[in-house]
Parts: sequence; structure tokens; C-alpha cells
Amino acid sequence: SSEDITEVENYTDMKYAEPNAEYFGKAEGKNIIKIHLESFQSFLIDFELNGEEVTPFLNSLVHDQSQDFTYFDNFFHQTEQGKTADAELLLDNSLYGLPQGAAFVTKGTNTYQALPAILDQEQDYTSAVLHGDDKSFWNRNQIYKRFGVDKFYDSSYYDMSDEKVINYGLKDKPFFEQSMPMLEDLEDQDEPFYAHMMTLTHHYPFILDEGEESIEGAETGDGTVDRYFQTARYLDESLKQFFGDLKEKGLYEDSVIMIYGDHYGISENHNRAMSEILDEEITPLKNANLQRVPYMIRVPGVEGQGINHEFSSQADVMPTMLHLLGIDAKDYIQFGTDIFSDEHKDFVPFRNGSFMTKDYSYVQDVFYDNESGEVIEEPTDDMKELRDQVHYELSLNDEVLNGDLLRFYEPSDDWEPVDPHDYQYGKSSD
Ligand code: GP9
Ligand code: MN
Repeated sequence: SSEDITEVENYTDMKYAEPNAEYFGKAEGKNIIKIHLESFQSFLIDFELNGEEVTPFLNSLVHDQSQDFTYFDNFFHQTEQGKTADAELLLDNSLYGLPQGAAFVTKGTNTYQALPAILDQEQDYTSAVLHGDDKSFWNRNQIYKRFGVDKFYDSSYYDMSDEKVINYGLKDKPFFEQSMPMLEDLEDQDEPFYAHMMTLTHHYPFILDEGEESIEGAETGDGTVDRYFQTARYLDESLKQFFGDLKEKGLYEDSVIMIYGDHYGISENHNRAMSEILDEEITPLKNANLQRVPYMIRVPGVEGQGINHEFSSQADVMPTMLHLLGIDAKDYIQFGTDIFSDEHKDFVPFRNGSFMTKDYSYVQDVFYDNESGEVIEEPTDDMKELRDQVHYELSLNDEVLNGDLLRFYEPSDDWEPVDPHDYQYGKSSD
């Protein structure tokens, strides 16, 4: 009911972080290219296998200051069973997924006030998702219409010949290559665009066609872990090619480029091989630490910070983007806070109620000291309060999704509820 949404609003108002004047509005009117790194965990950054970097291109974005990227090395995914779909929900809505199942599927007809719709209403952006899989996967074709995604370039727009496809869909190299004309079409319009590019090849079980590996795999004997590095390199090479193409077509310099990892690729079933790779035991605390995924952003005209160590997470992306565009996040229901704000809330809730801070972590009902890795036998009142707050936050989130509460929320007087009938996707008619 509207009373329930008021309780949520009171909480998100309390958590809200004021914009940082140095960043507020700096991306206004710029094209935004958001790149999804499938199953990419941050331990890959700077990781060397057999004395060689696995992801030299991404590493260069992190370390070459002249590229003006800011890389968040303590950024975490917060996904559950909805995997990619949960990450999408988090990034465009600052809402968590559900403890079970995928909200994309079970809450596909809810009311949302998502980033694509806000950018359209506030600044006339055209939004697009580009992905080499069928539009029905994860129920995207239904929920995107509630997010206000204007164009959905799914597999029906791409050349999906056998040699270009592996595993779930189009290989990343042909995906980026074939996406260029679509980006140019978006560029040709009068409005700025927000394009979401979703890669696919670096996905379990991490397979490539023969001759497409550029590096040897690892040698733990666990095929999943061993191949993980080879598909990561393939993804890295596809990005290098894509950046080259963007620059060539004049789409790079003046665009916001944002890169994020959606969720882990190596599950706890592979702890033995991972302990060999990392040369340390994979304890529950270590496993929580491995849930880091990359978040990198470049805003034209804004100096990159290099590596930023702020503890942050996927829920923070939407308020960060809004503030960069000069739109106050305060009007919207969001559980994350602006990463660049001095008031950014630097605790990271996981979907299962565990959470991390820069000093300590709460994993499977146990508090740990981050530095020593030791159990904190007697947590302070502050620690227990934060644990309770995280649980409260997650329960409010679930009320929003289960009660479809955004139906009762009006972000502003001139907000127009998104009408799914305004959107039609897919080249093939249905
Ligand atoms: C499929 C792709 C994979 O389209 O997004 O989803 P995942 O299995 O990672 O959730
Ligand atoms: Mn995924």
C-alpha cells in the first residue's frame, strides 16, 4: 500500500548521499556506453598466469592514467539466483533481486522507475540494450518495456551463423563488431543515447572454438577454472577491438564509458582449484572477498582517479549515474548511494544478509576482522546495528518487489508512469 512505500521512502531518504559538486552534472547530455563483462571477477585484473597478464587491455585501463578511467577495486556484485538479470536490475534500478528465483521473471510486470525511463523523461535520452541472445531470455522482452528501454537489439539483429556462435549465443568479437552500425544509428539521432552492451562468451562452462585461444589455460585439473582464463583473455581482446572501433568512428572521446562485472564465474564448487590458483585457502571470508567484480568509469572532461578503494557495489551505480548526469537521486527509491559522494555509504550488503565493510565482514552469521581474518567473538553494538540495518534494507527491498510498491510512488509531479505498450522489440514479428 502507499503506507508501505512511505516506510521505504523514509529509509532511502535517510540513506541518501548528497552529490559531490566536482562530479554533479559532468556527464549531462553525453552518450553513455555501458559494457557488461560476463562472469568477470576482479581477481583477474593484474593476474598473471604462466608469467603473463590474462587481461592486458583491461589492466591498461586501470593503470594508464592518461586513459582517465577510475577503477573501483573494492566493488562487489550483489546477485543471487537471477545472475545476469539480478545485475541488470541492480544497475538500472538500484534494487536488489529476490532471495529466490529471478525478479526479472517473477516480477516482470511490476512498475519500475528505471534509469532508461528517467533519462528519457529528464534529458530525452534514447536507451538501447545490445545482446547476442534471444530477447526472451531472462524475460528481458517483458521487463525492459517496464524499464523504458527504447530499443532492444537481440540476436534477431545479428548474424548468428554457426561459426559466430558458441555457448549461449553470439561470440563477443563478432558481437562488438556487428554492434558498431547500431551504435552509429543511435549516434545519428538527435538525442543522446544510453547503450548497454552485454557480452556472453566468458560464461560457464567457458568454452572457445579451436584456434580462438590466445593463451594456455591453467593447470589445476579443474577444467572450469583452467578455461576461465582463456575466455577472459578472449573477452579482453574483444574489448580492445571495440575500443579501437569506437575511436575510429568518433564515438569514444565524448562518451561516458562504464564497465562492470555482473557476478562470479567460479562458484564455491571449485574451491580446491581456486586455492591452488591463489595459493591460499578459500575460507568463507575469502569467498566473500572473491565476490569483487570490476567497476570502471570514464567521464569525458573529468580526470580519472586511477584506482579508488571505496567499498561499493552494484546498487550504487544508478545514483552515481544520475548525479553525473545532473539529476538528483533523492527523488527516486534507491538502496544504493552515489559512489563519488562524500556521504557514500561504504557498506556492501549481499543478497543473503551477509555484508562487508572496509574493516570487518559479516559472513554466514559470523563477524570477521578483515585484516587478520580472525573471527570477532564479541561484535560491537555498531556492528550488530549495521547487521540489523542490512536485514531491514533487504526486507524493504523485498516489500517493494513483492508488493509492486512503485505503483504508489510518484518521483515528481511531472513523472509519467512507463507504458509497456509504447515498446516493441525484435526484428522478427511477434
Ligand atoms: C544470457 C546471459 C547469461 O542471455 O545473460 O545469463 P546468466 O546465466 O549469466 O544469468
Ligand atoms: Mn551473467
